Amino acid sequence: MIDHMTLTVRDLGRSRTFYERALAPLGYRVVMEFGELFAFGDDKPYFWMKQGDPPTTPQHIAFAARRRADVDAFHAASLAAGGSDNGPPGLRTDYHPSYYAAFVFDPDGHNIEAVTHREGAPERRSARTRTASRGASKKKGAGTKPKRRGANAKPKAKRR
Ligand SMILES: N[C@@H](CCC(=O)N[C@@H](CS)C(=O)NCC(=O)O)C(=O)O
Repeated sequence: MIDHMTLTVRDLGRSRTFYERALAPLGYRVVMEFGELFAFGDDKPYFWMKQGDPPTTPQHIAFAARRRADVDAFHAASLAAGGSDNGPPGLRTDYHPSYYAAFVFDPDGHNIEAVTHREGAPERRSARTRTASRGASKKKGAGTKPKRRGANAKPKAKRR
């Protein structure tokens, strides 16, 4: 539905450096420039930036990540680039069971996120997930392998 967007930032140089570092783990870089305007993307420019007075209400932008390790790397890179933590990498099962995301505030207070919806190997879970699942009893037999056919099982009919 959305082809591209423009974020207004107070200090273009500061934000460019921040986003170059934050988005590198996700595979996004500056791919187009028009004077003071520039855009991050991969084969296409999706995320434009311009200097001005940002709206008083911070914006929320979620960047697509290919895999969970990239979400982790986005979070670490964003903090190292001067962002502040708004939620460590982990599952947010209240959104849906495989919603794996991390949240950071950029230099202007915008809430940026990296998210992947793909299933991953069992890994670190957010505190929220742990709380939600605490006390949930495991059903007997749930998650176990189906029983193998025993020696007394009815043999398959032979094809004639
Ligand atoms: N600290 C929360 C952040 C959650 C969050 O920011 N969720 C997004 C939706 S995916 C949101 O509420 N955005 C609205 C906004 O930032 O104004 C976490 O780690 O789960």
